[in-house]
Amino acid sequence: MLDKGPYSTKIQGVNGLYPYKVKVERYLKDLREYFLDRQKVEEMLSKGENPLIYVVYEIDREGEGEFNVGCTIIYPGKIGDEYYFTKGHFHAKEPTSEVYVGISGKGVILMQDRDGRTFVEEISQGTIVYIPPGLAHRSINTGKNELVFLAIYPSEAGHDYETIMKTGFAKLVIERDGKPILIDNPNYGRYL
Ligand code: S6P
Ligand code: ZN
Repeated sequence: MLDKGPYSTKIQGVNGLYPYKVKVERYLKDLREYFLDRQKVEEMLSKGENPLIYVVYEIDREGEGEFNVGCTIIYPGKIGDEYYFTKGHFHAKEPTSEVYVGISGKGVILMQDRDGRTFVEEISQGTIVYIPPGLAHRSINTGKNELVFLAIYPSEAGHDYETIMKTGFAKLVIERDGKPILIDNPNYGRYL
């Protein structure tokens, strides 16, 4: 029923969606190239510390005009001063947009265009964040609890993870004096 025709699903808070089709778990090991303090990441991994950073429950569809619906849960935590985040991606099909709806927790949606121009929107319960075509997007949990949000996007959007993996985001969200701040990423574009 989730593959074809109408369906309904329920938001389960920190347990995502039920029913769902796909569950993806991202651990620190999957994000080892992404955090600023790579030395810290390698130290943790070598000690067998491999925390779960985020989970996505998704109902994906195939075919023209369809939407994918996904629920992301980012756990609270930091690597050094840098809050836990999602990998971040451009959509492979650039002229596709996306809508996020905040369910619980608090965080930041960081967006950037191909020239590294940055846009930031805060998200918490009830916030609707619109991500227009052509912007890479990463979600960052700046709170003390899980950040949970819903994503709705065209099923033909696809994901280009490689660009962000290679260049990083131009800005980073870190904690300073107990508060989130945006700083320049000293490693931005390192592989360009
Ligand atoms: C999909 C949408 C979200 C993310 C999810 C995880 O287009 O933006 O469902 O997939 O938040 O982030 P990422 O960067 O690992 O896909
Ligand atoms: Zn997306």
